[in-house]
Amino acid sequence: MARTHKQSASSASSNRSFVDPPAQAADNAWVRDWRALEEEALGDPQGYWARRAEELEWSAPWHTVLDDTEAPFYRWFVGARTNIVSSAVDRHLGTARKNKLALIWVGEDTSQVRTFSYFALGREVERMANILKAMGVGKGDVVTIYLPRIPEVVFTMLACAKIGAIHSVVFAGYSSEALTARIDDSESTVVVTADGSWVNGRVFPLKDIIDEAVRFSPTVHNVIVVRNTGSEVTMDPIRDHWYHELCKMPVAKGRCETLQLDAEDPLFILYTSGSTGQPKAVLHSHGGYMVGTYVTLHDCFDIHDEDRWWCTSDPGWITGHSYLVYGPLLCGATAFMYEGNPTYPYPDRWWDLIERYGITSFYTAPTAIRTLMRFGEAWVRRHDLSSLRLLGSVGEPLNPEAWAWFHQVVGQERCPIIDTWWQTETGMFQITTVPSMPMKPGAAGRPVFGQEAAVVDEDGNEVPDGVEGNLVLRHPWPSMMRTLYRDPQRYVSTYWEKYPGLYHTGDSARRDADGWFWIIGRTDDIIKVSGHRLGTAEVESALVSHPSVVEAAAVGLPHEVKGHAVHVSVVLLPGTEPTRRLEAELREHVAATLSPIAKPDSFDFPESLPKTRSGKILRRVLRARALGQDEGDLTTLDAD
Ligand code: 6R9
Repeated sequence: MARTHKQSASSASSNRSFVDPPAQAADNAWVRDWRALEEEALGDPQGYWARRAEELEWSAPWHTVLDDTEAPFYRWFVGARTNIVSSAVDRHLGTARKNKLALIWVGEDTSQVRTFSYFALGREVERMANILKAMGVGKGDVVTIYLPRIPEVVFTMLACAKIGAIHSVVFAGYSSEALTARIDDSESTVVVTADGSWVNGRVFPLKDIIDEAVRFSPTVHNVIVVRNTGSEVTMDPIRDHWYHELCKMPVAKGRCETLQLDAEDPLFILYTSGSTGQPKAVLHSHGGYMVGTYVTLHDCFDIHDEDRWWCTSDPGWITGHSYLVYGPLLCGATAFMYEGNPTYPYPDRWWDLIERYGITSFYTAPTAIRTLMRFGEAWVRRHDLSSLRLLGSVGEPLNPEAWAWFHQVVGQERCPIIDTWWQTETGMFQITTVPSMPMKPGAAGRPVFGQEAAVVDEDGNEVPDGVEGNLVLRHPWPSMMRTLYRDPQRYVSTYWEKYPGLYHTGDSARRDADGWFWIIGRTDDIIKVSGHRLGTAEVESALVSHPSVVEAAAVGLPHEVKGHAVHVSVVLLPGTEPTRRLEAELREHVAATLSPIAKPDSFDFPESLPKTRSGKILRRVLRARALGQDEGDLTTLDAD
């Protein structure tokens, strides 16, 4: 049994039990004395990061660890030359890890298994890099990747990095319109996709969506198509190329050197939802990003050579970038990747794979845990999960009930739960625990080593412990986003203007008397639906593009499994009846113009939307209405 005890029971703000980590997890961990390390790193954050950066490959050293002269445009490891691929792949090839498995992949049809040693991965990356180079892709060019969870997504990301190109991975569930916007904005010349992806036994037609998306693209000259489902697709004889055919061409063969870059050169952009309809392209760079993802995965998930690491995220999200692709390879770990969903064909698919492949460390999202919890323990109990030693969660708060289930049923009270709070923008964990730290079910934990977080009021003053406020971060960190691609002004105004000198996270939280942070949720117009980040404005602009819709507003409502559900208030054209059929049509319309993950869950059809005098939609009124609550004092509308 896990030992639990109350700490500071007298303090109302730390009224939750600590759960001590199992002794074995703590004793063998890289970080044992976390208090000492916390103190040491905070005493000299730059010294701490510089020391850790030494564990990775640099072809020329930095002269300055952190340059903040143009803050908030921070620069890390200034003067250094590197390439993330030198540390993620190349350096392992000169060691015994050369023959170690870097990646184990299993298809939705689990008889499909592909494995890659570090050596084999290196060869695959070179092949893709040679092909991209032959298509004219060079340093600073953007390549859009629209691939399912298959090994080629890893090869392509690393191939781009190897030659200094910038990858832009778009989740392979976005519609053609969302894809067009991202391709056009980044001016990609090459797109890498697959014929289709397997989703619950059916083919999702990726290539058809790409055809639609790039039909009028002024920039895309080449589309590389990976054969995955074997489904019939139309190939443009000039623009489209089968990947397996390109691989046979002489140009694909031979070595491809890893280009040494400035540490600050861009590695990737990743579009994420903000509070306007236009998604933001968060930009990360080679040097700092590699240090941040390496150190956090290594320490927080205590990666050892014998581990088998499974991060269930899709590479289309930041979690997939940092902790499915780059982090594990930087640590020289064996990463596991599964193509399918957890509930297909039965809700024990994940448990079966953990048993079969001896997964030791399993990192997933609260929405998945809650979904699987509903199917009952029996599905878990029929598998031997004794290989597991660590569990992790990301994307939204892990509520205490789901925490307890994950801990008891999946982890058999043997595995610490590492709840990691972070963002696309932060690139790496910011608030979490390490295995030797006591845990609090429902709390994310403490700021990572070298970081300090605070909870402040609207004026930037720290609020007392236990009081909810805006979560801010005090210190710059290596894997922070460098800017919003081609929109530096929006970078400054979104993250740095509200509280000068502090990073504004957009989350509300409270800190308890023990220094543990409890994340409450977003304070802006972003909602997390099944862990996916959505902007209400994106859903609204999808809705108003429907001919029957005059105006629309979207809000997030609490949902037992998904965390949040999308509720929309839609003003229809006069004379249009709000029928069930129309609701279904609007749902499909949002799926087709944005993504199936954004489909509204519930509707109402008011005659007009409540607004301030300056025209801002009053979402809190709509939310209250949908929940059947008091709408609040409408006389203060203007101040909202
Ligand atoms: C990594 C990722 C960021 C937002 C973030 C917060 C929420 C993420 C969380 C969490 C509570 C956690 N969030 N992790 N909330 N506990 N462990 O999810 O990035 O998609 O950019 O979303 O997700 O609200 O601000 P991203």
